[in-house]
Amino acid sequence: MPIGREQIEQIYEQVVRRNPGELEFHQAVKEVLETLTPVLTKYPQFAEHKIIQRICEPERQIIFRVPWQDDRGEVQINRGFRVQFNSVLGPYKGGLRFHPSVLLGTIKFLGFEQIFKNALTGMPIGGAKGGSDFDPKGRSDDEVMRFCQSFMTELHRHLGEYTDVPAGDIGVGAREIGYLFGQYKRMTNRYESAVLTGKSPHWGGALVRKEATGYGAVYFVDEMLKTRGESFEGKVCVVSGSGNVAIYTIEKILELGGRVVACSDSGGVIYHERGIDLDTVKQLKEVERKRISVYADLHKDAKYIPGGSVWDIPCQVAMPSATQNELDGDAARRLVTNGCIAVGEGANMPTTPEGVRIFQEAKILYAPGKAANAGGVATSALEMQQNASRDAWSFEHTERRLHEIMTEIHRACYETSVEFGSPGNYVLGANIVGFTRVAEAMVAFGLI
Ligand code: NDP
Ligand code: 2IT
Repeated sequence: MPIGREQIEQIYEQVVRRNPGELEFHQAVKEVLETLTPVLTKYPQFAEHKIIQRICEPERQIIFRVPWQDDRGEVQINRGFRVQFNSVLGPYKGGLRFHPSVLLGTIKFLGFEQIFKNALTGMPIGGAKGGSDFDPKGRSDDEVMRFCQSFMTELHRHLGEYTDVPAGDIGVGAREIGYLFGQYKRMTNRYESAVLTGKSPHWGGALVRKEATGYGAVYFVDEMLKTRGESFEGKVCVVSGSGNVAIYTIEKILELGGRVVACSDSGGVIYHERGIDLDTVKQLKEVERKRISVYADLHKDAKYIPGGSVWDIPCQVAMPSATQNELDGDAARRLVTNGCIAVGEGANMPTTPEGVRIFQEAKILYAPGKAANAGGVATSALEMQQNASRDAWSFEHTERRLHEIMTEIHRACYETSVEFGSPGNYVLGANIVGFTRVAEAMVAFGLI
């Protein structure tokens, strides 16, 4: 018996009841479930095997205490998480987020999204996410190292190149991955390169992994623009955030001939009409770990807007690259009114459901994160591939693979949107492609 909208609603209600207060997780589940009715009509076996109900329940959730000592000798206690959501397509794979706002529900929403994103890449990786409410801001390297060592002392027993392979996310970059890898190696007495990705290229990291999420998101938007005979050439763009994803989004937009006039951090917005100077942003954020406000001290013609919103700045292409729910209905309306024609999500779930509805009603090009930002995890899978064969590919070769993967994800999402009667609806396309790949494997594996 195929199941209809009403039963999907009941499954969603059950998810809400079983996961009280986890609003971001509810939001991510709802967005996926809303698009699945036609899939269940086409593949009745998915309902019979209760695939949706099973997919919404993580295979395993690990929550642990992370005690460590700060530089003054004071004891600090954080909470660590790893949600191993789904492993039918490969070992659990997904980043670690270190940010004071992290709760179990945050990690669950990210892990849930990761299942479908990873399936979209076509690479053999399952879905997971982890992290901690640890705040690396203002902490010394030594403090970050002690925190990472304590975090890994517990987490190592749940990881392995065939089991679970974390990487970075907000607050976790090459520095943190280095400390985590060092502690894993020490605890296990194994140089197991493929247990973490996002490593430095000097010891097993893939070239292009650092750039991959931003580059990939721009490639995806470029593919969308092509469907309307457009390109980045000469387009005015705004990018939110100024972290890893934002920086390499800006870099690729510039390479493709666009002009980025604004970026931000949690303190405020930099507006630089003649174009953001990327070297300054890299120096401030990657080297000095400073606030973006300092940019305006270095470029007198740039303006710093404390507490401002990048979405107030008129643009043709918007690339949210900071965090979840950073672009709400009002911001979406402003973007549309100001002439924005394309939105590509470098971040995970940055647009609220109302914002998404506004973009879709305005018929502008809109790429959901699980498709647009899949280049990061796809390149992580390329890193695992290189580690497994003890090889190291050139920058050019790896970037070409990334480009091919993003083009293929776009093609699959677009063609699926056409097949299911909603041409250009990338939300529907991405959810259906990702879900179907996971669901088919789940049916094939029996009741596990
Ligand atoms: P970074 O830590 O490098 O940068 C995060 C940026 O977003 C910073 O500018 C930060 O400002 C801002 N930001 C973070 N949290 C908030 C918040 N609560 N409110 C306002 N601003 C905030 O992280 P990434 O660039 O790696 O990640 C950015 C987004 O991309 C996230 O949604 C992540 O899940 C997603 N993503 C990342 C991938 C990766 O490979 N790294 C892959 C796919 C998706 P501040 O410094 O002031 O906090
Ligand atoms: O959200 C994401 O896809 C990531 N943070 C990257 C995950 C990974 O394993 O590279």
